[in-house]
Amino acid sequence: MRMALARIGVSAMKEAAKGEGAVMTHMDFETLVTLLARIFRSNGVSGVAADILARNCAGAERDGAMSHGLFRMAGYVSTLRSGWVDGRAAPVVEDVGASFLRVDAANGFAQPALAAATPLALEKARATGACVVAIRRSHHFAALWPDVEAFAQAGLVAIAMVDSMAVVVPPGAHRPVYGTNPLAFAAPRENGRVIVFDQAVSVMAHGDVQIAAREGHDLPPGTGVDAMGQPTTDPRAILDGGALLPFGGHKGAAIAMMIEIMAAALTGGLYSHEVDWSAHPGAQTPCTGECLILIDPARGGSAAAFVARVEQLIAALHDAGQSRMPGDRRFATRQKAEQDGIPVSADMRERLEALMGPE
Ligand code: NDP
Ligand code: PYC
Repeated sequence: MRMALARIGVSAMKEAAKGEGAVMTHMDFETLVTLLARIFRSNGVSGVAADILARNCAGAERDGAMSHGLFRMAGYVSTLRSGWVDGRAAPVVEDVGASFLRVDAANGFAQPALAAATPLALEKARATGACVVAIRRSHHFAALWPDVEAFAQAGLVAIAMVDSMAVVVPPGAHRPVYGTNPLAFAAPRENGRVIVFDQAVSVMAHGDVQIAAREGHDLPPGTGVDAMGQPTTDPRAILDGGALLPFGGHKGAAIAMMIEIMAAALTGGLYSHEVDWSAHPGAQTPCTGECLILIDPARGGSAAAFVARVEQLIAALHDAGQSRMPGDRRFATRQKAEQDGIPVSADMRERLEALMGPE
């Protein structure tokens, strides 16, 4: 019962974060991408990386992932101006095995590093049945589904993991060690569709806690603790020296641990608890690592059999009463935005214009 109430609380808070009640204009995707790319470029990001980051951020806003859409632009700019991240980094892709790529993001953003590795990763996954892409020295400040969805559209199964910054306290511990470490999964379905999930290991993403603090909402019980380790529903208490809890207690904590190992130990990146941006006031993007695993489902039999089996599972879930699959809300929000445009408040437009650097 308590869990059910908690979920309702999270949904209501996310609705509020969309700015329900505010006056909205509707922007088409490419117009929003152009605006965001200008902001990135004017703050020292190379043209290629600016376009990748702008598409990623506009895509999150379009799909209703409010904690990683336009809300994040101020954090990107603040970080760029702090000198903590290199917006012009040139990622280096190293071919280290039949099914293994290492990528040095060179203290740049993770998405351009992944883009640099993608053609060879696709080639290896198809040639060998799988490919690991291990990215290090990378800043990931975004939703993770964009890193997997396109691979599923290309017929592959994709799993991505990112560690972030220590804001999640393990069970029984007295300080945070884990990041909010997202895990994303995507697989092809029949008729070109995909099934995708993308979730933080914390009860709530840190971005949603920040939005709640800004909007003055309390959080559902069980979200986090204050600086004294006491349970709190106050987002400010979590942000000011407190910590988030992993979802599912020790089970979520074990997944957080796996993600630290895969995204940092395996890649050569930093653990969440090793991130130290204290010399760069204003920095907000954790510089850690990302691990992507691609699998060609045709190797398990045939691609057609795989997607048919995925459909059978989804049909069984629907038949059992689960009408809402992960990704359904995202795809429905995307479809509406493609028809009507992406709702952007006048206040947000002003905030975005204010982020423009000298061009
Ligand atoms: P949510 O809890 O909102 O959603 C997690 C997943 O569950 C989504 O795939 C969602 O699908 C699905 N889902 C939600 N409700 C239901 C339901 N009732 N039935 C079935 N499926 C459901 O995500 P989080 O708050 O955990 O994370 C938000 C974002 O924050 C993610 O995009 C994540 O990548 C990002 N993040 C990024 C970090 C980073 O370091 N870069 C760190 C932490 C988080 P749907 O999309 O359709 O709603
Ligand atoms: O929302 O938890 C989060 C987050 C951390 C880094 C980027 N997003």
